[in-house]
Amino acid sequence: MKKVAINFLALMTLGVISCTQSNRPDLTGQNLIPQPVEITATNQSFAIQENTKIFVQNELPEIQGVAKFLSDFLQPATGFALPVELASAEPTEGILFSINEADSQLGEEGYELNISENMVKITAAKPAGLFYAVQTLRQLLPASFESKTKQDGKYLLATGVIRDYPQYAFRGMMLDVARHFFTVDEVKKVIDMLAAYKLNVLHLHLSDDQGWRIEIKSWPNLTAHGGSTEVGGGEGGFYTQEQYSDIVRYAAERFIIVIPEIDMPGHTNAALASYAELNCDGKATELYTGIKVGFSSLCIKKEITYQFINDVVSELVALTPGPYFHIGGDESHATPIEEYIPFINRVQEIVKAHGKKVIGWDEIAHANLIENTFVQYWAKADNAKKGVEQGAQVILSPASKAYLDMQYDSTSTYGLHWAGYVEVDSAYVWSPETLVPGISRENILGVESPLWSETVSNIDEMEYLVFPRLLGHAEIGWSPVEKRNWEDYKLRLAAHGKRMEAQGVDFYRSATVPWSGTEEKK
Ligand code: TNX
Repeated sequence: MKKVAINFLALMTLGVISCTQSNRPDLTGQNLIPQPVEITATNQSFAIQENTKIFVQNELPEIQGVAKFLSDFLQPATGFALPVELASAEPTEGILFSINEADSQLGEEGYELNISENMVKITAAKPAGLFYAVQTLRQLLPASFESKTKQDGKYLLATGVIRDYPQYAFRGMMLDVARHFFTVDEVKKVIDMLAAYKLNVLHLHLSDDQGWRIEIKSWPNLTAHGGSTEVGGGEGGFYTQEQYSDIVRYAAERFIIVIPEIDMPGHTNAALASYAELNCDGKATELYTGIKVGFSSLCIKKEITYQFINDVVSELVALTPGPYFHIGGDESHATPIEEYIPFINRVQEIVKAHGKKVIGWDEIAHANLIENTFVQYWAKADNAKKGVEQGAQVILSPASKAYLDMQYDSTSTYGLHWAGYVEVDSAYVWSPETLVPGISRENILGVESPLWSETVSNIDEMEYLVFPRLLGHAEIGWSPVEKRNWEDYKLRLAAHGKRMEAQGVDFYRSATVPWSGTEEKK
């Protein structure tokens, strides 16, 4: 009895404290993901009003674009069409975007968001930083702002200063559009979510045994035949070069680069079915709609194979402004190792000749890596270490933590579990710098979360696997390790449930997260 009374008293006290706090705007209590490096609260508020102006300090299109992004975001919820103007002198009211290259701590992507009662001042050394400040600002507003419908009440931001910059320069997600095809609009929805959580890489897995998804004008049957189906026998699909460019442009406007992957020499059945001459026996294979891996290989000995690769790389590179080209290289069980090594060596040279840096899955570390080749660790730590010993940096996508296609638990409807079950807490609780002994911070380019699509055939199913785990990965790539812990993160994530609902994102309501006020589903 006594114990109950004390607990009751403790609860009452807590209640009083949190009530007092919620009456005073507190910039430190805003459930931001990823968690910023530094937040100082000054406990007042800034009101976004009909006459608020958004200023830019110069007319660089990238800066104007970011300011416009903010204005567009605010419009549906507030009903205000806030104008973007060039600031003549330093304004004392409104929202100001400015570049300060001298603030070198902010680097390529950092920002300072300084909110006072009359002014929101956003500073960065580079435009990407301004964009990330806007993503933070978005999370300072109610989740309902994401629903793009008019919201009543005052539109208040808590005052104070946030200084913030990422730990890793490469923070990505991979989408497998080969096993199941996803449309341009679906890819754009994914891009919107990457941007909201400060990710800057979209890796598209454009070819595999079950489908070839990008138009190559010099080899038209790749898509005409090789793009005509998918896992389960559906109708598949592909991006025309124009559609691919549209994705690249949409991503670039959100400071995201696209990395195209053409997986080789294995995972190539769709190409082998489309062109008989790519097979050693000169016979085209049948299209494949199952989910086995490791049975196909380009013909390593034939010269036409390298002409084919050169044509594909050359057309794709012309459409891809980002610095990387992904050559796959995984699970080439149908390629003898003595053929695999010279193949990877040669393909690296082809990509280099087209001015791009190579990325390959960790198996490529068996070959002789050239300068600027990156190894993507997914399965074998020994391969990743081999890569590092050759001087390569690694991208971390450890399957048992970062694979978005792993099931959450044994009751998950979608996903696989060859690397184990990956609950939302387990996906969050790891650190790049301590994951593989012998691979330290300077060896790591960044983190990427792959979504393989064998088991998901539409965007709702895809989102169920991606969200909310991707948010945790975004924080791992961005926030300092000392700012991260599960107990705190799970509360912030719980608040993002409403945000994702308002965004129309179909996430998994994990029992490890104390969701509050989100619709109970699944
Ligand atoms: C392994 S990860 C693969 C993919 C599969 C995935 C399924 C990697 C480089 N290869 O081909 O889709 O497992 O989880």
